[in-house]
Amino acid sequence: MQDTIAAISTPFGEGAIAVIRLSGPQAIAIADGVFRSKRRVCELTPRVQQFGVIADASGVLDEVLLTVFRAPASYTGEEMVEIACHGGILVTRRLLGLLLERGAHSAAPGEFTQRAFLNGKMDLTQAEAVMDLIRAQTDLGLRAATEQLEGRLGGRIREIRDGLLDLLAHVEAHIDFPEEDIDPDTGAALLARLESVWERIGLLLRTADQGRVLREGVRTVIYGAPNVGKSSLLNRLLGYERAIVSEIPGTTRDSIEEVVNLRGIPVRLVDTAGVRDSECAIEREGIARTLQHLERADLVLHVVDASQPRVEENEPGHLLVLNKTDLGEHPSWAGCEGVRISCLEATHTLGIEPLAEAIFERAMGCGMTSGDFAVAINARHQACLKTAEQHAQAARQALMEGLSAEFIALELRSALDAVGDVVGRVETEDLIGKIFSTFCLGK
Ligand SMILES: Nc1nc2c(ncn2[C@@H]2O[C@H](COP(=O)(O)OP(=O)(O)O)[C@@H](O)[C@H]2O)c(=O)[nH]1
Ligand SMILES: [Mg+2]
Repeated sequence: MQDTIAAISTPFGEGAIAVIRLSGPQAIAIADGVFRSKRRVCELTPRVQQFGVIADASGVLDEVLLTVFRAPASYTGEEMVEIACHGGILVTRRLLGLLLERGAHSAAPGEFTQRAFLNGKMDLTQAEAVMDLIRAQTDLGLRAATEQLEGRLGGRIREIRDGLLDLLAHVEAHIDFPEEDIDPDTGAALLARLESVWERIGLLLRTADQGRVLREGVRTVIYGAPNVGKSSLLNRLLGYERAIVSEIPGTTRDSIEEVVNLRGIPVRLVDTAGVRDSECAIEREGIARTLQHLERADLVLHVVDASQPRVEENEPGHLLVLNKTDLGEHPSWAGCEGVRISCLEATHTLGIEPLAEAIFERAMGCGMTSGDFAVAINARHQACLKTAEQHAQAARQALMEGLSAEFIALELRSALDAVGDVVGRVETEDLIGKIFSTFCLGK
């Protein structure tokens, strides 16, 4: 962490401006060596832009606006310089090249944010939220990322951690003073507190589905017999002709995946090969893939040709979509629950809005709860919290069975470590010391 890193922070390509960032102990000295202006870089007021030029021995490279951030009041917590230059591919490369020549190192992906984490500017959940925010595909995903960046999830985790620390302090008191057994009253009180912590872990764990949906989308598989209009439906939902549509059954072989934004929820649509017995090896492989997708689906749209007699039963849980209603509905479908649509032509699409509504409602059922997006954990948080839950459960069991304080403390410590991993491991010893110091043990 002693070196100074530099990178072009804006996307590769042409633009009005680009930003080059420098972070580390030499940031200001390196910038000072290449910046010509009325004031030296080391004299600039932090966070106020200064106009000037970047020059090397051969002359001026570009006119820029330069901003200085003084440690620790910067994104990384280190000395930082941001140079806003013209957004040309060559000019940005040459400026970066000059900074590297003067002693900066090329930053690794995420290294600025990694330094921010290591310098205590943010916890791990906030660092992850930076990436979620950049990658958000919908308004709701963006909102969840912003809330996480603001530290909502970190806050919940710290509450749980504090609860565990408090318990651990009590339990360890009994290890240090073995003559004082955990009496039944204290035991019951500890159990109640442990259960409340355990419940809070469970509450967070239940947001995992919502988190996955917000980050990756609801996996929605368009499934059915050949030629019922699955690919046509994909195209209608996307709003453009993505998949090949033809009257020849078995046209779609490979699965086609696209994401649509349905009222703020990303829906990952998968158009699949129609399922039938086939002689063709390629089509059979396509059908095998369809079945794999079905297994992992959050939601299945079972498409049928409603102009034809009903032959198959709809599986419970699948959303039945009766297509080709423009051809008239066969009487065998009478009274059948499902969304009736037609996707013959983009301009004559019927029932797509009600279908979108139905998909949205099912998607909400896949873990989306309309109101509260304060927290939605990701897969890594889920793994840590599951471990924490198991250890908390073991501690609970041990407490109920009256096992030794040492054993309970061991489990609590493991739970604490796992919870700590969510936000980045903490110095538990220090925190425990702090908590102990507020206790009155010498009675
Ligand atoms: N009349 C009518 N034809 C449709 C409709 N949807 C699709 N088709 C036609 O049905 C055929 C098969 O469509 P396609 O989307 O390729 O079906 P897939 O095999 O299930 O993917 C094509 O000729 C489409 O133009 C519809 O709503 N009404
Ligand atoms: Mg198809």
